[in-house]
Amino acid sequence: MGSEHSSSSPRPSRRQFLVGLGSATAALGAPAVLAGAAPAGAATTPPPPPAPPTPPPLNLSDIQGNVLGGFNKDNQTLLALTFPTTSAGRSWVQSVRAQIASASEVTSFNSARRAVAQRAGAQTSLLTSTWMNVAFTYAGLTALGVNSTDLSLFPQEFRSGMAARAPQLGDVGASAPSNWPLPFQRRAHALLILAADTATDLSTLTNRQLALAKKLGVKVLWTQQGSVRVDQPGHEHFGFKDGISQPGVRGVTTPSDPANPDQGIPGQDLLWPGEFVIGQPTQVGGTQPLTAMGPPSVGGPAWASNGSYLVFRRLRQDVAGFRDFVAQTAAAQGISTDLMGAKMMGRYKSGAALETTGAQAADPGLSDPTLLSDERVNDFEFGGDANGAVVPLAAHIRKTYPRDAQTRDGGEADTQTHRIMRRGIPFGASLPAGTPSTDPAARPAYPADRGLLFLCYQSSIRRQFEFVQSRWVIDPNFPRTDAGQDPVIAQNATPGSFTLPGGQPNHIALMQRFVTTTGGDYFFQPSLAALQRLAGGAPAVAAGVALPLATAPSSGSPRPPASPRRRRSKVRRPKRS
Ligand code: N7H
Repeated sequence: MGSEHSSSSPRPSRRQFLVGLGSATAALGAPAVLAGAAPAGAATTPPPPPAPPTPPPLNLSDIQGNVLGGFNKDNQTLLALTFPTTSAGRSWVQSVRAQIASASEVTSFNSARRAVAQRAGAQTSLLTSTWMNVAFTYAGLTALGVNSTDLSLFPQEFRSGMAARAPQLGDVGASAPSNWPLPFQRRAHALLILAADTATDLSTLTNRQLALAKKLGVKVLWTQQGSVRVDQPGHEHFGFKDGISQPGVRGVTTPSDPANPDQGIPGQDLLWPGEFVIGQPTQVGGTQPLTAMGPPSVGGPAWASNGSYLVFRRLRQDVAGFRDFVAQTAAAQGISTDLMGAKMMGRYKSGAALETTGAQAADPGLSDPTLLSDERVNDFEFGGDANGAVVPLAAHIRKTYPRDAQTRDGGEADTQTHRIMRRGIPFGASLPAGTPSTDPAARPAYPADRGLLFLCYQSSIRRQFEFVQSRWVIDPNFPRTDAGQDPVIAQNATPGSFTLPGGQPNHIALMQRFVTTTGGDYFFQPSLAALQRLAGGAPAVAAGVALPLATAPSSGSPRPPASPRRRRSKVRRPKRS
């Protein structure tokens, strides 16, 4: 189980992670001859890159809303549940299904909200909504009675779950699952993501879901509140602006410059949706152009199409420890704390990109807000800074997304096969500036602590989140030998180091971890059609493919009272605007 990443066996190559992505390429229209490979005797002038093929239509009404659109709400609650019986679980899925927000609703709402904001400035509060999405662990799919053939088609890492993958992820020592606070050690069956603009709306939504679970006999394992920081909205607990850089998605993200249809905002490459949604075309990698369309992503049985994999990690942040380290290291290096933090992150706290602004004593984003505009905040690459003189090779945003730089694992096209769609939100109260690290408030006990509810979507947990976390973040030899560990989030069990080119010394010891894992798991977030199937209702595949129904509940599980919605002929999808 999960041995492919263990330290006792050789680390898998990037190619091994991509197994299964190559076969259908030609069928989907990617050029048969690799770019740059010319037949003998032909002229050497390379042909112009092929125009990107037209993507197959995305059914946004069938995909859950947080995957491609992003809830983007200041208040969110995660609700973890277990199903005591198959029938209770199915009744519950049937009841929540009609309340699940689709990508079509969320993307339309977000566009309308942006338009209102542009016209009316701060009056965006005029437009509000509440959203809900649902996802399941492998244990949850099993509890819902999915048949064993279908279960066996889900990827191994998802079946194992996050706790079983702890050694590969660096979740050892204080981060080991056996040290997680108790409610988070128990394996959930389902995760509800509830989101609202106001705390009042969220509490109404949460109470309604708690009452529904109680009524249907579904057990609530834990609830976890997340909220945008009141004192520094948009900034996570270490003080950095978050949520700046995300992959763009073809067919969803609108290019800001019509002359450049392959980018959303400047610097935001558009990727094929199959990187995040199962059954859609993927990136190709290797020597193909970034625009080449790859085969559809596969991630389970046929009804997994339009679903996505969700990684949840409850990451505690030692804010006092981080502040102390930055201050002490800055003093030792003879540079400002603003610059030291930027060297570790790759951005100043305001979000200003270190690569474009260079070393400055004071955060340049504070004096020049235009550095934070959509046009400038993401418009940079690392290839021209090959040795990390400006942005160290192990800085957080360089480790997790090396952009165009050549790395141990390939070039830019390869890197684009390891992207994730981040949807995290902070939890816990802010630590007021100046709180001494000896103050108990600086190091709160579980579970009343502070950190990040890290959530990310992808079509392959192994090729995306796990690859980034285990092969990049915690490996001191990525992007190349001796680059050091990610100084912000690496979970170093034994003291690691962060390489600061030009620093004195250039290997700065990382004697402590600033981020500790305190819970988490791997979830599958099905399409809306598949939810109907999981409720024990009609087949999930809208394309007319007949699929066997989930196995019947065991005889020991009481069936829920017959309701018209459980009968196939009567099931109707709710109308969505
Ligand atoms: Fe990271 N932070 O606030 O310190 N992250 N992150 N992250 N992160 C990013 O560009 C942070 C974590 C990525 O496209 C920013 O949006 C914290 C994990 C990726 O240029 C900031 C934690 C993983 C990017 C943080 C944490 C990642 C990114 C800059 C944990 C994956 C985009 C703002 C407590 C394994 C890189 C931005 C790009 C950016 C922070 C965790 C990945 C400020 C506190 C576990 C891919």
